[in-house]
Amino acid sequence: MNKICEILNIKYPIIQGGMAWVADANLASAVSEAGGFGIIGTGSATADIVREEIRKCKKMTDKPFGVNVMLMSPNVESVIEVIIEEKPKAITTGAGNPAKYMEKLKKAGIKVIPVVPTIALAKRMEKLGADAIIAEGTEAGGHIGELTTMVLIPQISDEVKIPVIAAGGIANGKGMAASFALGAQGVQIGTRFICSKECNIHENYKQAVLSAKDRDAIVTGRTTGHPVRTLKNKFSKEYLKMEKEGASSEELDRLGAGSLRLAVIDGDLEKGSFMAGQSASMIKEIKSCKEIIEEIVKESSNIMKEIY
Ligand code: TUI
Repeated sequence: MNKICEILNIKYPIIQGGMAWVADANLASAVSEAGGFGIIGTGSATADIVREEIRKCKKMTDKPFGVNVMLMSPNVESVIEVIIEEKPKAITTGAGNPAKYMEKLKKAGIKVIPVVPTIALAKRMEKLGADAIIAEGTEAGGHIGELTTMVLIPQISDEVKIPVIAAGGIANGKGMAASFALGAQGVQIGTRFICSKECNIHENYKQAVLSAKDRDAIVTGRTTGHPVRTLKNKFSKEYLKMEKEGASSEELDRLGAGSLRLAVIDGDLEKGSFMAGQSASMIKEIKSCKEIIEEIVKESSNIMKEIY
């Protein structure tokens, strides 16, 4: 049996990305109901909001689901406490090193699956007792590392014994089949689920992803040490211009503050930060999570059959 399916007790090794503001109980439960692993993205949300979403998700599905913890959140400590009380099947972590929470979470029986952008971090996470690792290439949306999925997955899967989940640039069966070929046992998919029927965000966000072309998912924030992949628009162009002109981190933070919310909730095409991965240009249609997952599984298994 597939190791990711075994660990998480799911049908298909497809993990939904923990997208802040985007991935709520509605999306997570739809992905889990369809046989994947739905994730509630907590971003910088308060512990009370996180508890509410977890409880909502429990009401919407009997299937296992998880929570993503964004480690740069000012609420990270209280969010971890809520997670330990509510006991989702697993957590994924992003934007930092979850070392100091690992023991507590494992004691509570919660699987820990860190998202990492480098080989060194993957090895460190294995030593600390991570149950699996999500290796995320720079093709991904949001906060990213430097290495591509193509070089990250084979190296990490050679270096660690725990199962590896590939992320970054995967939106269809081709990406899933490629991930298996590179040594992964599962995939994490974010951007594709933005364009799902069950994703409760402003319609402008979905349309921005659907109309994105190959070079439209650009990287801002390289000068601050927190690179973020987001779609090209007035906001991201202005951000890049300020970086070129030598703006300070404080000035850039001021420009960026609240911009993801403006995209997700208000659909503000000018001031919003429409975080998305390079796979955006492969996404053509809004479908249900069930249709998306079944299509990816079917396409990837056909590719793997055709090879030999
Ligand atoms: O975390 C993500 N993607 C995200 S988080 C996010 S919220 C945000 N919003 C605005 C600015 C910044 C963040 C949006 N997208 N992906 C997983 C990921 N983790 N990518 C990179 C990392 C990472 C980086 C450094 C993981 C560990 C790490 O460790 C450094 C250390 O402390 O050793």
